[in-house]
Amino acid sequence: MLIKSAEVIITSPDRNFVTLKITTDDGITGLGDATLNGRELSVASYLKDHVVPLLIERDPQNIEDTWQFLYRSAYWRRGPVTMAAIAAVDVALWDIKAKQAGLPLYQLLGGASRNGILAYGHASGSELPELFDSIRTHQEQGFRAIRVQSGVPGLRAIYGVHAKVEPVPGDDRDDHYEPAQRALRPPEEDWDTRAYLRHLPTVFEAVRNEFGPQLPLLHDGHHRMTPIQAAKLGKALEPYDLFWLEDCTPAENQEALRLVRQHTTTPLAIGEIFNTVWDYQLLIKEQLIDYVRSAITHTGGITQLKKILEYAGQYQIKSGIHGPTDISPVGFAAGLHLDLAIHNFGIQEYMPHGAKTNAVFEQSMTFTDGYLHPGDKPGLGVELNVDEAGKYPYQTAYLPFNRLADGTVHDW
Ligand code: GCO
Ligand code: MG
Repeated sequence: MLIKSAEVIITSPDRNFVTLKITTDDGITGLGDATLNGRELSVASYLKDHVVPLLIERDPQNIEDTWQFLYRSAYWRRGPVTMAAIAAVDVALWDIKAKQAGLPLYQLLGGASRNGILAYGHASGSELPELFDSIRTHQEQGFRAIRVQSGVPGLRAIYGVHAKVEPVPGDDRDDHYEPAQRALRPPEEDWDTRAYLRHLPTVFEAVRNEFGPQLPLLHDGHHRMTPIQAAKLGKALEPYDLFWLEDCTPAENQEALRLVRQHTTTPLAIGEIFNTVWDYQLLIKEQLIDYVRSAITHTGGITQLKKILEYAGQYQIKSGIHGPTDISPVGFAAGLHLDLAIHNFGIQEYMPHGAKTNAVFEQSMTFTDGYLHPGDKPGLGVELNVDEAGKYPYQTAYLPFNRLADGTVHDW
C-alpha cells in the first residue's frame, strides 16, 4: 500500500478550515485537520510546498515512522505551523488505517473506556441576565458542564463574551460564537485586570446562587494574568468550586504555575497553544496542572497527544481536549476517538459548528444528553463533501487582540 496523492483543501463555510486529504493507491482516503486560526495559509503552504511531495509513495501504514520522519528530518522542530502540518498527516493516516481495518478509530487506540464523552459548552453574557439565559439555553441543549465568561463593568468588548462581539458587515454566518472575525486587521478589544479580578468572583457567586452547587462550571482566563494575579483569582474562586480555571497565566512560562499552585486549590487547565510534550514537561512532572488542554490539530496529531496524556496519567492529570470552532470537524472527531479510548479522560470542550460547516464535513458523531460519541463508522467518521467545500473560498479573518487603557498591547 502506497500514498498516491495528497491534497490540501481550504474552505471557509462559517470560518476558514485547512484539510489534508490523503489517497492511497488502492483508493482509501484519509482526512487530517491543519487549521491554525488566523494563520491558515502558512500551514497550507508548509503542507503543499514541503510535506505533500515527501508523502508520495510512502507506506501510509507506518504512522509512527512518518511522524518521526516529518518531525526530525525538518531539523526545525516544534512551533504551531509545523505541528499542525504534522498533525494533519498523522490524523489522515490514522483515518486510513482504521478504514483499512473496517473499524472506528477508537478501536485501534485501545477500544472504548467509557460510554460517552462529557462535554462542556460556552455560556457568556455581558451582564448577569444575559449570562443566566445563556447558561439555561446550554442546559436545554443538553450540556451538563458549562464554561462561564462574563463582561466586566467599564470594559467595552472582551474576548470570549459573545454578546459583545460586533456584527461585521457582509458577515453571513449563522449566529453562533466565532473567535475569529472576517476582517483585514485583528479587531481591537480592551482590558483591565484589576476590574476583572474584582468582578469575576461576584459573577460566580451569582451563578452558584441561581444554578446550585452541582453544575460543573469552568472559566477561561485566556492568558491575561500575572502569576500573583492568577493566584489571587484562584483563591477568590474557591468557594464556587470550579471544575477548572483555564490559561490563568501566559503559557510560555511553565514555572509561573508553581506560584499559582502554592496558593490555590482551584483546579488548573492549560495547553491550547502548546505544541509538544516539552511544553508540559515541568507542569506534569511537578503536578502543577490538573488538565491537559491541547488539541490534536495543534500538537502533532493523535500519535503525540496520546503520548502526552499517557505521561500525564501517571500523575492523575486528565484530558480536557481543546474543541473550539477553529478545530475542524476532522480534528474534533480525532479528539473524540482519543477521549473515548484513554483512561485519564477529564472533559471535552464542545463549541458546535454552524450548518454550512456541517454540510461541508459529513459527520457520524452524536451529542446526546450532554455526552458526545464519535460514532461507529470505519475511520474518523468524517467525509469531506468536495462540492460543498468548493462553494466557500478562503476569506481573510483574524482573532482580536486587546489594549489597556493607556494603549499598551496586553495578553488577551
Ligand atoms: C478555548 C479557547 C479558544 C481560543 C481559540 C483561538 O478555550 O476554546 O480559548 O476560544 O481562543 O481557539 O483560536
Ligand atoms: Mg481557552
